[in-house]
Amino acid sequence: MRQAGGKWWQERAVYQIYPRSFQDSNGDGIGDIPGIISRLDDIEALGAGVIWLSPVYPSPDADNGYDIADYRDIDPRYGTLADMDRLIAEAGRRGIRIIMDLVINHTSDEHEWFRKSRDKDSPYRDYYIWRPPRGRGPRGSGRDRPNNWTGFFLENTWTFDEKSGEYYLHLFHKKQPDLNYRNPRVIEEVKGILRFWLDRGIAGFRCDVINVLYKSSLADGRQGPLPGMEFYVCQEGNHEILRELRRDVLDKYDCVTVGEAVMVDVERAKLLCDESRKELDMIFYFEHLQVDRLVERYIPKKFRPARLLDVLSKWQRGLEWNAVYLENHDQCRIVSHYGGGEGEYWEASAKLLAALELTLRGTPFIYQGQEIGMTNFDFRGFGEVNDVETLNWNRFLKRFHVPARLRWKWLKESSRDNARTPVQWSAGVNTGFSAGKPWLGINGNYTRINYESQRGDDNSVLGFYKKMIALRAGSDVLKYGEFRPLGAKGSVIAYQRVLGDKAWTVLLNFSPRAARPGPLLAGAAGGSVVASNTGRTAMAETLLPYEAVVLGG
Ligand code: ISL
Ligand code: CA
Repeated sequence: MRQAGGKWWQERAVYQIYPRSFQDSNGDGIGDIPGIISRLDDIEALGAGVIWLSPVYPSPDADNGYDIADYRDIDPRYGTLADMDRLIAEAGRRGIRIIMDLVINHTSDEHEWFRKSRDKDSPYRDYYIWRPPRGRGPRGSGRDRPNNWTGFFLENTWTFDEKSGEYYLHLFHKKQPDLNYRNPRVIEEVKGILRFWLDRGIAGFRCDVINVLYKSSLADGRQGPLPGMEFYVCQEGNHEILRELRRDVLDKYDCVTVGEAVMVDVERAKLLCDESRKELDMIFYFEHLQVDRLVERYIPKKFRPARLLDVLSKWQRGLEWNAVYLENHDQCRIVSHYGGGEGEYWEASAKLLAALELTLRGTPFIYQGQEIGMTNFDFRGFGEVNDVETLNWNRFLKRFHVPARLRWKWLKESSRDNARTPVQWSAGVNTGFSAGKPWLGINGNYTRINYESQRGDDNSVLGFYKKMIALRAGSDVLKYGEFRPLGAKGSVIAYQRVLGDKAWTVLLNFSPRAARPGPLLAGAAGGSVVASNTGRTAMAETLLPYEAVVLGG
């Protein structure tokens, strides 16, 4: 277990920006890099020491930028390379480092490599995974495609290319062809991309679906939930690639890598991010955001705080270091998910969730808008939804005759668009996000929930995030203390952070009703109130609705 005096990326909090929804500077309704630069003072005031920038590369937007057509340029809608250099410099002046989103499992089908690879004789053919039809059924049918794999967007994973008469593999959208990591030239190309951005002064990468790169077989899959996953999730070849990138490039820079690891348990995750493995520094897992879901992020079931504590404990104690997050551009808004939503306890529960995130062990990642308690969108139907994954799920459930009302009930809770509505800066026109028509609907509650109304208020959600980020930054107990679960009692969960002879106790009441932590308090004997979302200065026998208390000293 790493002790105090850790690495810069353990000391700092990270702020994730989804650029198209952050701040528009030229009135085209799409956020951009000059817009981000105009908001750096707010990010600095929050106390973030790193910005994770979701993709800003040229992209046809089949998957909102996660389909990259050129890894060494900036999409004109976001700005230019000069704007990017200015962002790096301006952030640097404020002591903020930038990490970029590295999406290398697949490119866009409009990338030059893919366009060239459609020619069977091209040296780029082998950059991707092409296979002839199996010829056991009509074109495009399951019996004709090279195997039976199902993709992450619930589509099949092979698309037929008339020009070369073969299928190509894509685990995601058909406009996101998978790169072939059995080809050493592909790995060399990735090393070039890493060096290009590291030499420009960025400080690392968030690595998209980084544990599915190497396909050890293309045989028909037998294992669920996605047939074929047994041949591409966490294959040994994938680990070898990560070690090679680390050895040949990353270790030569003062940089950090955080990998998004799909479908991993703790044991598999350790093989990706334990320090001795020399692969990734941290990984994002998903399980803690799915304790109230039946299938991945979908189909809600009852939320049990005790279950959340069990899952958090498993990961907090299982990994040497965690990437701690409650929101990102793929997840719904946490105050609507585990908190009180927009209701009476919106503020208390948004602060409770801040207390959870900033008292767990690991690097905290805060997603744009989370710091002011933005909620899930108020869309009324699929016509307002942009996200390809949500729309594919709707088509998939329709095939099973799930009624429209139920489809909307389930999917609106988990749609990735919940995180992608424009950041609510003010109660003004288009919530201060854009002078033009925003690319996605603005949540109607922007007049009540926005930066301007919270910026100067220490008692606001924003004020509490600032307090908790600063508390963590100043406390080795919160940064490096061992995580020890104390247990759960009804709606209350309790845990400690222990470093040397110091033990801080965190008590969280995930309920709109007051609760008595009872025996959970025993472990906190003698601690004074270090932080509270209700202004409490001394511990009592009862926790208020959605109350969070940190006892320490
Ligand atoms: O969360 C998910 C599975 O539980 C999926 O929504 C998500 O697609 C998956 O985690 C991979 O996400 C990453 O790669 C995708 C892109 O759509 C996501 O935005 C990105 O975070 C393909 O690049
Ligand atoms: Ca713009």
